[in-house]
Amino acid sequence: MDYEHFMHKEIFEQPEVFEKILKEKKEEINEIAEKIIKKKFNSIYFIGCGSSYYASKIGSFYISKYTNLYTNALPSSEFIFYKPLYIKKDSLLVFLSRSGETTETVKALRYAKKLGLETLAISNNPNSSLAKEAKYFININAGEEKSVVMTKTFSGSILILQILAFRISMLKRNKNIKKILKEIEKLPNYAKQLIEKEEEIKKIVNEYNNYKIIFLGSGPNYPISLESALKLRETSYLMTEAFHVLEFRHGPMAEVDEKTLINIIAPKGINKKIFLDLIKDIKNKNGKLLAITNIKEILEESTISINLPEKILEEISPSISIIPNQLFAYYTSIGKGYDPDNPRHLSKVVKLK
Ligand code: F1P
Repeated sequence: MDYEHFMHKEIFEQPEVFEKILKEKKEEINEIAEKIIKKKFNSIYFIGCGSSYYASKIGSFYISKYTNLYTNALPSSEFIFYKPLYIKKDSLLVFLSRSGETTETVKALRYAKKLGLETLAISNNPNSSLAKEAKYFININAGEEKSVVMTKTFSGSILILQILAFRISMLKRNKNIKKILKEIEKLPNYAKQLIEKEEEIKKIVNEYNNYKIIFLGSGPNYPISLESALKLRETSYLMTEAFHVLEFRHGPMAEVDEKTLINIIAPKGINKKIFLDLIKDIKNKNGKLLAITNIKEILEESTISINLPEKILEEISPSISIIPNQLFAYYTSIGKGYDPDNPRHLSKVVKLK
């Protein structure tokens, strides 16, 4: 297949990236999980910028849901500016960065080391400052990402964070985790199924091209909504927002009109009733719903939908639920005549003086 843009090519490479991670990275991630147990860390903090910060929020979600460790996610800059006193010596600080060279993230890592904290870097660049200076390092190994906007390195890092959290959980004797670890083996195939929805997504983009778009997600898919909104902002210069599903009722609901499209990520495992009630309310206010879901009732209730693979559950969904929204951003951008690989005012690595 010929690709006009790197972003398009890199979206399509995601099944391969997942396959590679699942084949080649599990042992390495497991070793880190073992170290985390052996060193008796009580907290894990995830730190990054932009898409890497949203990936950090997913890492933190998984640690809080599947282990008894305290966790939080912080943008690198906030960590440097406010130097949180609650971060104790028995903490592991995980730094995420595609480039491994983003100024704030490198500074945050150096500051953490100065405090005597243990550090793990997750990056797609094994020759970066982050990779070289952190105590532990995991290479995302997604192959070079040429587009300024992150796609395959974002989803690749999520899969690494999922495996890490599930492995820590297994070492802490969580019996239910084996089933989930088996499920993630299906992610390359699920990713392929979603990429095949490209034509459907293209049509939706054309039909709703002058709508205001808002993203909603819960749990591990809340950061996916944030990342979806960021993709649209970066590639298409659109004002858009993302909210936790029920937070939408606490103010943003006032914005809904007949030119609003609410993009809602709803895999099996979510609280179906809450989502359905909200969808009905938005429709009563003349808003339109685009559901990314595999729940029959939500498919029926929404204005339009993109089907998630039948069996996929919320707990493993975020590394693939981003795919339809990456394609949505890509087609919105080229529909407007922009270059999604080189958005205005942005650079691949943000360097500060
Ligand atoms: C972080 C980041 C990207 C964004 C843009 C600028 O980079 O904010 O998320 O898309 O390219 O940089 P990194 O620290 O992950 O390399």
